[in-house]
Amino acid sequence: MSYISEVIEATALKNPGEPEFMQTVKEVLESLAPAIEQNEALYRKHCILERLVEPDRQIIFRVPWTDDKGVNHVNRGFRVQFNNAIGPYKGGLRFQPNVNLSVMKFLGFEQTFKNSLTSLPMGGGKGGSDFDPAGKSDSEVMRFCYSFMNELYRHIGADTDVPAGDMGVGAREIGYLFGAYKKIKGNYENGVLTGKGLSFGGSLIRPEATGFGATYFFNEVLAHQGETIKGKTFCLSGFGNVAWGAALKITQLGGKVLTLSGPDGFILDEDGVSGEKIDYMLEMRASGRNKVQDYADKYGCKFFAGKKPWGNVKADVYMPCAMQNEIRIEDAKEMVKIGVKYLNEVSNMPTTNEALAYLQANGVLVAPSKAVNAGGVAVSGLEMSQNSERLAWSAAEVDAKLQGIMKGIHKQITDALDAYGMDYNLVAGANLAGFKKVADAMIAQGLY
Ligand code: 2IT
Repeated sequence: MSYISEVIEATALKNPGEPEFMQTVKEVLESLAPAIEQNEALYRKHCILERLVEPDRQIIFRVPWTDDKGVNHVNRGFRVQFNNAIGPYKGGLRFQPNVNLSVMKFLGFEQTFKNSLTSLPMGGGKGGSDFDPAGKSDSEVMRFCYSFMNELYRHIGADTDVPAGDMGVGAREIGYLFGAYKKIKGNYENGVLTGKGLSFGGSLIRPEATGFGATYFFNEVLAHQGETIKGKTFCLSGFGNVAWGAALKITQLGGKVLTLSGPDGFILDEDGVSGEKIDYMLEMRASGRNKVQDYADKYGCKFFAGKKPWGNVKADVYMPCAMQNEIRIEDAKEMVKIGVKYLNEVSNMPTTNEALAYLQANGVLVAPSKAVNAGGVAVSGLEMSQNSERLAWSAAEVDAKLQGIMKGIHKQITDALDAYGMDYNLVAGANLAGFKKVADAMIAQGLY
């Protein structure tokens, strides 16, 4: 049996009941075949694959908190510190009811490769809780964040592990988490978290970074194909921070955003989501209602209850910005049928392995999330630099660095593909490029 199959099989046996984690392990390891074949003895000797799929540690803890009515609750908190070969653990915190160990591990594993691609010194980690922020008051969120940090503080630090936001964790939550950390430690160590407010060490452009970066990366992909964003139509899912940043940048570059989605369904705006309608996305998110139908009611466009845009709306480009596994094989078949040419994955692992294989086999060009959404964590890395140097860069400086990083990621991918004599397969190229740096660092640092 090949080294890769051996490790996939052993990992599946050791991690029963972790479908999301096994999905990314299979997808990533299988695409590393060209690298492993070239250096199999070396990688086997250093147990590189066995060590890559086993997190350094997985912390699970109790988070008790009291709601506004005085009723007590207990949630589960997580921090998975996956790999710190190239820098301190770095990755977001997700608050969502469907968070479990498998979801945390898939995100931490992906993060290790993504952070490597940014070219900044950051290892991979992820955390969060099955707490549902929807419909909670500010005081409830604050009490929850204080309780969560009451355990998390002992595991993190500017040179140890630097959490940030993810779904359900935005500027408000990061503010409360930082307040709790500062209170517990009695020190002002703002390099311990990123995504902070501007008044206490946050970076300009961090809120825009994931959506902007995703669009910059896609621009590179289109340039490679001899095309541009101008005049292209886009279907987005989600209506949070990431979809907002993407909509802003796509419209600035002359593209048209046709759809947004929420847990309740999707909206189709034939005139394009633009101008003040993009600002309204922020209002919708801040309302805590979690309903995209509000957009259709306000602007009089179509709303499709309980559906996603995938396969239902024809566009040049699909950009999922909501969740893992939102594009399944049925959706992939419809996409091919109606002639969608590009899938620019923004949310982490939005496509099932089966759908991904089908799309690639049928000529859809897929740009993988670990490259496309790396702008978010990249600007988090820039926030860490600004904090450690005690200075603040202008929006234009951060944006220019972000553009350079996204261009650099595309170049690393095409360089890796060239090195292995492969075609323009961005999924494989991103895994191969991300892997190389982490594996080299692990070998150099010895078996630990
Ligand atoms: O998935 C991700 O890369 C994030 N949620 C951002 C992580 C970060 O540390 O900014």
